[in-house]
This record gives sequence, C-alpha cells and structure tokens, in this order.
Amino acid sequence: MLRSTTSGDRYELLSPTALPKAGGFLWNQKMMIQMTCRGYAVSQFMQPEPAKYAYAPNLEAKTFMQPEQNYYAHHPGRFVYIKDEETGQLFSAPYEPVRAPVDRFVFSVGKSDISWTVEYIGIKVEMTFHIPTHDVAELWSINVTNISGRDRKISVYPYFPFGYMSWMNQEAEWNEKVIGVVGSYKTPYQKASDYPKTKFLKDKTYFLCETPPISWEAKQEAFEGEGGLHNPSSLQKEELSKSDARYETPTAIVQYRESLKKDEQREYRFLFGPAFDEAEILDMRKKYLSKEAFSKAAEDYQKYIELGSGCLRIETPDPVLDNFVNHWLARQVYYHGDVNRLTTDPQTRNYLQDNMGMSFIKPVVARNAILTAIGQQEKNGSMPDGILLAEGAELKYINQIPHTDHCVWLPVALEIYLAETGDYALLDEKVTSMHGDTYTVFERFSRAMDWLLSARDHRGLSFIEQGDWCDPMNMVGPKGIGVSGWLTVATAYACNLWATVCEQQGEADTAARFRAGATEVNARATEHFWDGAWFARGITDAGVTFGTQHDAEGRIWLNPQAWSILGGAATPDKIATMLPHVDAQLSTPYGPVMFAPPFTAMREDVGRVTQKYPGQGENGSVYNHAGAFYVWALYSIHDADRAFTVLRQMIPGPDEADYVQRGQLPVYIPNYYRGGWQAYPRTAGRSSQLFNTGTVSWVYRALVEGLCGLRGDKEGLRVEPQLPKEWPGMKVTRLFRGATFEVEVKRGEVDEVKVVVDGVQLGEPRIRGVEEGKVYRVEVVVPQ
Ligand code: CEZ
Repeated sequence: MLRSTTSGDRYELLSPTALPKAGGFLWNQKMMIQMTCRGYAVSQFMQPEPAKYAYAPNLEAKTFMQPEQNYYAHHPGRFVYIKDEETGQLFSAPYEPVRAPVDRFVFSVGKSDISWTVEYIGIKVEMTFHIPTHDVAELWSINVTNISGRDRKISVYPYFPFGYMSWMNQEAEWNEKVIGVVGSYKTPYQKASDYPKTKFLKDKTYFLCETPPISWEAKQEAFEGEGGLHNPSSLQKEELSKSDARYETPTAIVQYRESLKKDEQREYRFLFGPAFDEAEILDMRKKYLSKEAFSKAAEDYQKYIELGSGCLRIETPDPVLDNFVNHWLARQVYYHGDVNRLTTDPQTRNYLQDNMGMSFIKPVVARNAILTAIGQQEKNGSMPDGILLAEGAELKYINQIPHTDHCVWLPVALEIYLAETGDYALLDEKVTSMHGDTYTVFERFSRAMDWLLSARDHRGLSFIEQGDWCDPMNMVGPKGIGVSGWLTVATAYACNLWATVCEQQGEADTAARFRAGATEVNARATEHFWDGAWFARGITDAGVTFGTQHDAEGRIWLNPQAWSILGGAATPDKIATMLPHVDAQLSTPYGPVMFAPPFTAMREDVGRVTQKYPGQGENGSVYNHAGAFYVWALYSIHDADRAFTVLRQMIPGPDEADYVQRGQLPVYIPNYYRGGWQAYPRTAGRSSQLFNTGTVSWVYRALVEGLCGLRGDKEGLRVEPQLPKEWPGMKVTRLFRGATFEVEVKRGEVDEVKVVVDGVQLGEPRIRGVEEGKVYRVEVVVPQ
C-alpha cells in the first residue's frame, strides 16, 4: 500500500482509497500547492496578500489553511479524462472525478515534484508536475501510453477547473494567441479605498497547451451538461463544443483525439497559473512551455529544495525514522522559514519559531528574522501579535486578538541561533524600530524580558488577556485579571535563557537580575499553580483555578508540565510526581494529547478552545507542537526514553494499520492527530493533514541537540547523545559551522560520555576550535 523508494527520497502510495486525503506539497517563495493522491489541489500565491488562481465552485471564505480539509467532486484539482473512442468507456486520472476502479495506481511524492502512474482499460497515464523557483505557475507533463497490446483510438481530456472566480465579473474563452483557455475576472472588493490595491492583481488564470488541442470547453456547464462530473455530457460527443463563459462558471478542458499503435505514447505539456494580462501569459509560455524549459525548471527547483537539506543525517536501528529525518523533516523546516506560511503578518510566535529552525539550514534567515521581529517591538518592550512582512500589510484575523506570550519566543529562538552559529555580534546591533526608538538587540531583549516580568498580577502570575500560546483560550482573562499557568512558568524559562546569554556576554548584573526574576516567578507559580500532583493551566477572571485534579474536563495540561521542567519551577521531586500522571492521563498510541479529558461543552471562563470538537485542534488533540515542547523538556532532564517515545509517535508508520488510521504519508509532521482516544477510538490518530506547524523546528532541534546530542556553544560542539535504551548505537553526520562531523555512537563500559576525535581522546565531551571545511571523525562511547 505504501513504500519508499530505495534511495528514500520518494514515498509511493499504491491505492487511491486507503488514505484518501494523503498528499504532498510544493512551494516557492511566491506560491504553495498541496496536492492529494486523488488529484485535488489547494494552491495559493502571494501578490502580496494570499490569492488563488483556481477556485471552488462557490464563494469561499478567506481563512488560514483548514485542518482535515474536505474534498468533494467539484473541489479544485487537476485531472485528465480518458475516453475509449471505440467503446465509449471513460476513466479519469489520477482518480477523481470518475473514480473508476483503476488497475494500477501509484501516487509518488518527491521533494521537488509530485507524480502519478495510473493504468486502466489498457491505457497508462503518467502525470507529473513541479513548479518554477521564482514564478507562480504549475508545469504539468502528461504522458499517455497504449499498453493494451493492440491499436487504440482514444480521446485525452486534461481538465483544470477554474471555479467561481468572482461575483463581480468573470469570463473564460479559448485564446488562439496564447494557445490555451484564459479566465478573466475582477477580484471582488467593496471599499473605494481598496480599488488601488486591486488594480494590479493577477486577475487572469491561464491553462496553456504546448500542443494545440482539437477542441475545448471554457464554460463549466457546457462541459458537464446533465451527465455531471462522473460522466460529463460533452465527453459523450465526438468533440467538445468550443464554448465560452460569459459571467458563467469558467473552466478549462481540452481534447486530443489520438490513434495509438501498440505501445505508442503521446507526451503533452501544460502550464497553469495566474497572470496580469495577455503579455504576461505570452511571456510565461515562452519562458516555460517546452520540453527543455520544463527540465531546466525542474533542475533549478530541485537545487532550490536541496538548499534546505539541513545539517543532520542519521543511521539508527529505525529506518523509517532515518528516512523521515534524512529526507523530509528539514524540508518542512525549510518551508516554514522560507515562506512564513505564506502570510504577510505571521503571528509573532509562529514567525520566531518558524525561523529559529532556519538556524540549522540557513542561519542568516534566522538572524534576519530576529532583527525583523525585534524591530517591531513596542515602545513598552512588549511584542506585537504579528510581524508585518510586506509594505502595507496589516494585522489580521487572530492578530487582532491580544495574546500575552509573544516575548517568550525571543530568547527561545535566540538560544538556538547562538548555539548553532556562535554569532554573539548580533546582540550588539543597533535596531531602530518601526516606532522610532533605537536600542541594541541586547537592550531590546532585556526590555522584552522586563515587560514579561511586569505583565503579572499582585500574586506575581502572568496575565493572559485573550490568549497565550493557546490561541483559542480567549475567555480566561478578558477582564485583565485572569492569569496563565503556562505563561508564568514560560516567563521563568525565558528569563533564565536570557540570563544565560547575559552571563555569556559578561553582563553579570543584568544576568543576576533576570535569574532573580525567574526564581521569584517560579516561587509564585509553585505557590499558586502546583496542585499537589501537577501544575494548573491558569486562574480565570473570577479567580477559579483550572487544569487541576478537581476538574472533570481539562484536568491536566501538557504545556505547564513541559515548561515548568524547562523553566525550573518543577523541581526533581515535582517532576517525579508529575510525569507518571502525564503518562497515565495524556498518552495515546499517537502521542500525548495536549490536555485531558477534552471539553464536551463550552466553559465560558476558559473560552473558544472548549467549543472545538472534542479531540480536535486545541481541544485535547495530540497537538504536536505541545508534544515537541515536551520532548525538548524531557531531553533537558535526560529522560531519553520518554523523549524518544513521544518524538517517534509524531511520525506515521511503519505499520500499515497506523498509516491507515492517521491517513497521512510520512513526508511531514501535521499540526495534530486527533485525540479523544477513549471516547472516539474510530477517529483517534487521524491527521489534520496540515503541514503548517511550529512543531518542526523543535523536533529538528530535539533530534540534533537531544537525541544526537550535538549541540553548539560559544566554544564549539558539545557531545552528549541520548539514545533510547534499546538502541546499541547510531551513526550521525552533522554539519556545524562549516565543518562536517562523522560521528559513531556506541554503548560501552564507561561512566561518562567518552569522545575520541580523529584518534585522540578528549578531556571533556566538547570539540573546541571547530575549523571550517574540516571533516572530523568522532567516536563516542556512552554508558550502557
Ligand atoms: O493556530 C495555531 C497558531 O498558529 O495554534 C497554536 C498557536 O500557538 C499558533 O500560533 C495553538 O493555539 O484560532 C484557532 O482556533 C486556530 O485553531 C489556531 O489556534 C491554530 C490553527 O491550527 C492555525 O493553523
């Protein structure tokens, strides 16, 4: 049903029905496309706000990418109908919309292209697409081969629906000059003040054919007729009707009628995308629509994706883990840092975490992101809810709701960046903010930490307002009284991280001030949130503590436990008390849920999170971002087995039953798997199919610095692998500050980690004075 290629760089799914929503995604800095195995697509491009070039057939709401996105027959997608001209038999590739019981199906997800091979009634259809590196377009190759062993007469109909483009103005027609179907529309707006912004939008969608077809339809209705998508009326005729759409739903379908000898093949190429005008369409055609241009673009795109290969290769007793880490995880980290989820105003916490992962891939991107973010710091030291990335961008949606946690992510991101690069010079840079004040990065971080320490109540607990890391926890503190248990212990973590940097910079007084702050915060947290067995999640405006043993729902939450470990509020005895409760109450076969039990009804003093479906999203799913914090917390206390168990549960497989239950290929980590393990076992484990998640930077970090234990510091590279107990050893290739470390880890009769570099045993497990360009052979022995 599912397999990886021998080199491991592709995953192939052999059924269109086993994991119906499974897919892959491609992106460049201007666009993103998610493609399912059955041929449905969600794509968007930036101009500079997110926009579409293929629409649903009805008016769609503009929102963030939806979890467990639903597909239906008319959902945007890319399809090819094949008709046997002799028998009238019809099928479509890859699978939708006809859903014929094809004889062979291979959906193949690569890192820089996605393809299918489908066979039915003696005809083989191979579809493959990639995107250019710097333009917005899809480059499609479709090969059709007669494998029936006799001569055949068929028609081939690529079908790329445009959808409902606009309620103001839409049309489509065949354009002889560009050799393709072109849809034209006006992006709808109402405020006169928006007119200038809409004036230069790419309000055309083109479907260009390298080989001119014999006919086409540009009007959806003419194509479908009374037969519907499963058996469109126009395909029952000899030729398509060459329709146009005049304020009617536009579409693009073209026809090639072919006589194919035994084993004969036809090769077609198409270009699909948005444009401003005909001149741009012609340019795109010239630039891309040929065999040579396709392969050149594919090669360039592959190189671009390879730039995100990351700094880690592993060889462990777990080949599926190896495959995921060596081929896919860094790619997902790179995607996040490369395009910031394709918004112009990423949430500050997302922006900082998505970019901190770039420290392992392209550190300069992480550096610039820290500077960009801190350049938008408020005059009082706090951070805004979102970071504006484009001229004229505005804070939208969730960024208009006050959340109090954004400063926390500054030292978190900085710690990773400094460990990876040793670039302490960043701290001396002077930054004039968008509000006009000028401070060094160092001063700005201190101001952010001061703000965090100040945003606390009379008991010393951190205010939550309308949310913290948990976006939809919007009704705990709207009156400005409620406090967050997580944010309180996270404030201590942030202050401690920053104090360490201050110490490294020789700023002893500042360091001492923030250490004292952290200690004080931890004492307050323990006093008010420790319920005897774990840390509570918060105290509402009305003074009700929640996330404690007294709650029937939302009784124990993962984040306050994970971050109290990180921040120091959880002393060793508290950790020993708390972890068995986490194991017993939060574990599922798909990872730990974010809290349990999930809420089954609205709690008006907690908020919107309690209204999500039980076990979905933040309402007690296996929310991998929270799981990733927990993994890192466990590595920080050397709980290697618990850490690895949770980390491994984030990756689908390798059992077939697990793949089916999660419904996802192991080519990315989704933002959640459904919880509700007790109440709804049928849906538990189901993937959100959403690859936008702060999880991956943390997981990559946990692998590099935790599992492999190859963590940078000011002087060099520390070596402290943390293998799960059943592993005898592993091999690691780690790129670090321009050098390559070939590391072999074994267990042996030692009390402490022993490190031998190029034959010489080190006095301590740290490789100093790393030389760029050098390859180090490192033998590591860890205690049995
Ligand atoms: O958004 C994420 C946020 O992007 O939820 C996380 C939060 O830390 C991230 O910054 C946890 O709340 O508004 C909603 O209810 C949404 O469900 C968002 O909370 C959620 C979506 O998954 C976005 O993809």
